[in-house]
Formats: sequence, C-alpha cells, structure tokens
Amino acid sequence: MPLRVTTDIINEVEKEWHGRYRADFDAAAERFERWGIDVEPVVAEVQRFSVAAPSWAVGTGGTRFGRFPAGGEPRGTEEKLDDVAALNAVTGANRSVSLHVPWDDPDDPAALRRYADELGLGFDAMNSNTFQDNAATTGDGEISYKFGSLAHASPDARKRAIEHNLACIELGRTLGSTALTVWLADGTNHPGQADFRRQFERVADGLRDIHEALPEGWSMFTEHKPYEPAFYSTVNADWGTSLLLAQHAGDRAACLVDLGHHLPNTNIEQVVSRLAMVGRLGGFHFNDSKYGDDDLTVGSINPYQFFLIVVELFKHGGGRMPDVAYMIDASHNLKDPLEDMAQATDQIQHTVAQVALLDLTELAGAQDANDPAMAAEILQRAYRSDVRPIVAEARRRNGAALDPIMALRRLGYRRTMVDERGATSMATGL
Ligand code: RM4
Ligand code: MN
Ligand code: MN
Repeated sequence: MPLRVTTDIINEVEKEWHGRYRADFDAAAERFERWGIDVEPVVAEVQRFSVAAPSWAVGTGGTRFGRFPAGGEPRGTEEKLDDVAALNAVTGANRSVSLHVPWDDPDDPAALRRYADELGLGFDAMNSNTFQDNAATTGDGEISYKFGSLAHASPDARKRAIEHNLACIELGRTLGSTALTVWLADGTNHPGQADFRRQFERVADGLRDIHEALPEGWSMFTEHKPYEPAFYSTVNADWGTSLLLAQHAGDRAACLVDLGHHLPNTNIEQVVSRLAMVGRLGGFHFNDSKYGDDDLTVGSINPYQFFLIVVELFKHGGGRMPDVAYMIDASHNLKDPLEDMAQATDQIQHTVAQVALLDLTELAGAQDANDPAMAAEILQRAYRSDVRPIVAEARRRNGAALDPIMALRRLGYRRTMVDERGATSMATGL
C-alpha cells in the first residue's frame, strides 16, 4: 500500500513548529502593515499558484557518465503519480503531472485518469518524444530518428514523427490534458550536414499538420533549445525561431520558455516580455543553469534573474501570475528527486510572493520619470523582503506543510519507498 501523505500526517510531524510559525506570520503581517501593505492578497496569490511535476523527474537523472538511483524510485506511471501526490501534499502547489511519451505509455489511460483523480491530480501538457527511437519507430527496422524527426529528409520518418504527436494528443485527450509540448532534437552536428532552410520548412509544415489535429480547447507549445543533442545547429534554436514556428503552425501554437535553453547571459526576462507582447507566451519549464541546459534547481544559481522573469510574468498577468503552463524541468543527479522538486516549488512560491509585493505602478512611474535609481529601489524593496512566513502560511492554508523538505524527511517518505519498491528500482526518463 503506497504511503498517502495527508494533512493530518503533516500536522502530526510538524506539531512542534506550529506556534513558532504562527508567531512569525503574525509579526510579518504586522510589519508589512506598518508599511501600508496588506499581506492577504500575497498569501492568496501563493495559494493559487500551481506548477506541474514532470513524470520523468521523480527518478534520478543520468549524465553520460552514469546514473545513481535514489532508492525507491517509481517502477511505473502509477507509482510516479504516487510520488507527485506526496510532493503535492507537502507543497500544496503541484496539482498536475506532465507525462513524456513513450517513457509513460499507459495500457489503460482511462484507468490512469481515474487513479490520478483519486489522488487529486490532473494532467498537464503531454510531451512527445521523437528524439529517441522507440518501438513505434523501429518496429520495421527502417525508420529511425537518428537524423531527425520532423526535419528528417525522409517523408516516412517525418510521417512517423507526426503520427507519434497525434498519438500523444489522443492519449492526452483520454487523460484530460489540454496541451502538447513539442521539443525536437532535430538539428545537425556537422557544418554542411543539412540545409538550414529546408530543415526549418519541414518542421514548420509538420507542426502545422499537428496543429490542425488539435482538439477543441487544446494548445500546442514549441520549445526552443540552442544545442544538445545536436551540437552544431538545432532547428528550433532560439525564441525567434520558436515564434516563427508557432506563427506558421497556427493560432493555438505558443512558445514555451525552458529557462536552461538559452546561451549564457541571455536576457531571458526580455525574451519573456517579447513573447508575452505578441500573445505567444505558452509556458515555462523551470530550472536553472550555470553553463548550459544544466537542469539545476530553479533559482539556485541566478535567483535575481528569476525574480525579474517573474516580474515580467506579473506584468503579463495584470498583477498576478498569468494563466500559462508551468512545469518544473530539472534533473536530479545527486539530490533526492522529490526533495529537489519540493525545493524548486518552494523557490517559485517565494519568488511569486516577493513579486506580489512589488508595486508595478510605482515602477512604471520611476521608468517614465527616467529615474533608474528609484526603479532599482522599488525592485530591491520587494526582492529583499523576507516572505518566508507568508509562504509557510499559504501552504498551511492549502493543507500542506510549513516546511516541505523537513516534513518529507520526518514522515520517512523515501525510506518507506525503498522498503516498498527496492533500493535499485529506476524510473523511466533520461
Ligand atoms: C529537453 C527539453 C524537454 C524535455 C527533455 C527531456 O532538453 O528540456 O522539455 O522534455 O529534455
Ligand atoms: Mn524543457
Ligand atoms: Mn532541457
């Protein structure tokens, strides 16, 4: 029987901290009040926020140098949902899961949906996988994604890739998802290997075909990435290309920004502003990076950049987090995967609270008065605020944990999973 983490269990393990947290929150509310700020809308905004957990991130990620299982990793999609349910129980903010097909390919999708329902989880965007060969592409031994999928020179390979995306949509429809994310590995490793323009045109046409098959109410996301696994060029290399592809595909296509998919020092907050401006900001994959697509915990390397990105989001949402798709896309090689995702969620919750404290009208005033020092003051006032009691209170009101990591440790989640699933089980994923 999987361990179901409930509010009662959380209250039990956090019993001794309740009084201290209460006192901290009351003091914080009073302190902000003195400065004319009501914390209640900030608490409410944190309570409202939710970010999807990717099914592949409940297991450890590998590098090309090895993979070290965390112990007790999920052995199938249902167990992945069990883990996300535990995560959601402590954060109160991971109410959906994003599947990656065929890493997850349920035999009975309707039953999986019922199972998720029981756990209080929904299905976020479906992720298609045309970067690794799978049974469908190698069935006859002739079609492979080795030289690309939607950009492939062979019409048969392109057709297979489109069919795979359509199958993901079909599966998603049964699960209750309403979006498809298309991240492609297509590109080249060697100068001259393929023609930039012909590759682009094939991908653009393929995406249009997929877009045509979108059910009512669905969206499609194009996700750019400058390199890896293609090392000389990728077809969807940057936000500009992603925008061109989305525009070519159709009205319901929008761009997804994976924070790690930018070359070092890219001004990601400006990218977000541009995409929002033209109505093509589809969603986010949260992570952080030092060098490349490092898939590190969001906010762990560049917290101020992350704050500035969320500022752009609030502008787009009219003073709150806009209704776009949010997902964590990280790879945990060393940390316990659930702890890492709890930390990522906690970081986002803190940043949402800080930005909710920001006075956007005052900021616009300083900008129009050509007063960069005052603009910096306004930003820093929010960024330097200690919002920990506000976030803890929002989680408590959602029936979640004051301190998600400590709660997971105290209730012994990983230990119980190791007993149940074994020390060497490995979840499907990268
Ligand atoms: C890619 C990209 C995609 C993710 C795969 C696993 O780098 O971030 O979003 O699905 O990795
Ligand atoms: Mn991603
Ligand atoms: Mn990535």
